Amino acid sequence: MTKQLSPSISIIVAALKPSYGIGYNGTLPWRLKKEMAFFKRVTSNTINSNKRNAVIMGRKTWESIPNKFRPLPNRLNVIISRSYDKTKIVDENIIQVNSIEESINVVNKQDNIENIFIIGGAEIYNSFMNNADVVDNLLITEIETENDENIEMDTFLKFDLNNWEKQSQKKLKSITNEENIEENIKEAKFIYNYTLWQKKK
Ligand code: NDP
Ligand code: 14Q
Repeated sequence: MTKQLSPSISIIVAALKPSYGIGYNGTLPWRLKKEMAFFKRVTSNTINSNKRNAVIMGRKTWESIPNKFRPLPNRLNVIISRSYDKTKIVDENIIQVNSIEESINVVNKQDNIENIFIIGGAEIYNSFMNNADVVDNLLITEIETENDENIEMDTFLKFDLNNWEKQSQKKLKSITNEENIEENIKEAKFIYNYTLWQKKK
């Protein structure tokens, strides 16, 4: 068989504006059911039913996912830690690597991967953004609070979005394979929107 093109690489993250806070105490600063469902659908769905997606994450994010939910099902889970001495295929769903570069190389060696999603946390996002030429899409769930409520956070994105531009809802739908994208979703004291960013040409 002929070799396929490399999978596209997307960062997916939920962040509270304007600080772009994403974490607190090794976990998420909120519990947003619909956001979690969106994350699950977008990172799991493939157009080609013979393929699956890969999710790449830092060791701390891996440990933050409750045991019974990891590895994230129906996806190849790639975990990055400096303490792994070499790439290790743990089983068909889990691969351990010790660098950002190797995380991409190891996925590109696999057959039948449709998309790559970088799922966190802050250190991993920031490294991929400094290696920006590899990232095709930013899927940012932009969260706001009703009355600028004080939300405890200790982990923040340092994204410079200057060279990126927000894309249309139409493009967001086509990239995510979602037929409808709900807007201004309200859950608890939060209001949020799904957004797609791509590099300025
Ligand atoms: P990360 O998940 O980014 O993991 C950091 C670890 O990854 C490091 O300690 C190291 O592991 C490994 N690592 C990072 N960079 C490299 C590299 N270049 N080469 C090799 N290994 C590397 O942790 P953060 O603390 O930055 O973020 C976690 C926080 O983010 C949590 O609060 C989590 O809940 C939140 N989060 C929020 C999301 C959201 O969408 N709101 C999404 C995902 C996470 P080691 O120490 O083992 O060497
Ligand atoms: C779902 C949160 C999220 N949203 C977006 N838009 N992008 C992301 N990268 C993430 C994320 C993440 C990592 C993460 C997943 C952290 C976590 O910390 C406690 C838990 C999960 C998680 C929890 C689940 O319960 C049921 O299925 C789950 C899937 C992931």
